[in-house]
Amino acid sequence: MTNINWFPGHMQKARREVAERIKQVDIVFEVVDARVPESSRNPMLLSMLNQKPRIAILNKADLADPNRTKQWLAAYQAAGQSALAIDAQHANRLQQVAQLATQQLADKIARKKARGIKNPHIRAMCIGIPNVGKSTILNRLVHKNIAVTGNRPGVTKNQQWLKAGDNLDLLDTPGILWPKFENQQVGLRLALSGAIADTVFNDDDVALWGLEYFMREYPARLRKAYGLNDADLALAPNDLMVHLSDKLGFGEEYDRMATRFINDVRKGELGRYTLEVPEADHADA
Ligand SMILES: Nc1nc2c(ncn2[C@@H]2O[C@H](COP(=O)(O)OP(=O)(O)OP(=O)(O)O)[C@@H](O)[C@H]2O)c(=O)[nH]1
Ligand SMILES: [Mg+2]
Repeated sequence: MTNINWFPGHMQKARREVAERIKQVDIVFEVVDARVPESSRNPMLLSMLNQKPRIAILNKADLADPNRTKQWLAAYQAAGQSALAIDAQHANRLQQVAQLATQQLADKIARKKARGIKNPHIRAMCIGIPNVGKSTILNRLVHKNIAVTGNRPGVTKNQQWLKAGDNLDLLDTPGILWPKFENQQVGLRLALSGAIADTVFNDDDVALWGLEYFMREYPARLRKAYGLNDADLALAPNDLMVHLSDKLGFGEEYDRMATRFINDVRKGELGRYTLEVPEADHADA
């Protein structure tokens, strides 16, 4: 299995800049991908936040399995961590982000007002791994397309302040990964969901892992998307990949089949999915 690893120079710099800024902000918006809510949390960033108030934003909820999103939100709630699931692309539930931030900082805002500051600003820093939608969320909050966005990791290269209304200051930051994935599965989940650049992993490995996951968790989706039957779904993942390659006209060009499968998953051709469940739910299962 290829070792999935990616920590280019600009991320080193970005990490330093987050460390420098953290003291100046009131609250952190930790943006994760709702399809991989745990694997898309950057442990290296979390360790830098100390006791800073934080809201976990599970973005791209429109692509995720709604039942599992509920499970994840419940898990956050049980852990006493404020979290919400949104869909920044379609501006769904975005106003809750600002509301929750104001609620969480109510004491601090009251103290500032008591000191005579008429309109205390809230400064929020948006952090997370690449391609989870940080810049899109901030653009939606400011109602303008100021931050550059794009459907590939590593679009934002520098920090940038944006102003939402007259008292919310938002800091966009570049997506940051961490130097080494302790758990190979984490890398595979991130690769399949598109957080890691396509050039650093082997499509065959990612596609095969993904196919195996869908065979186990979402077999009906495969059946529908590719017109498969029970016998097909009883094949070993490797054999099903070969069968699909033949069926979709790629013949022995398995790498093209792998790329096709990954793109189908990312584009939602196989429906809404979540690639992991909270630990407790694992135990229950
Ligand atoms: N379906 C869906 N797509 C989204 C959502 N939010 C953002 N996107 C898309 O995801 C892609 C990445 O969005 P960005 O805002 O550039 O992501 P980022 O986290 O700023 O990425 P970096 O700057 O590379 O760290 C873009 O193509 C967005 O249109 C969402 O809620 N749902
Ligand atoms: Mg960005």
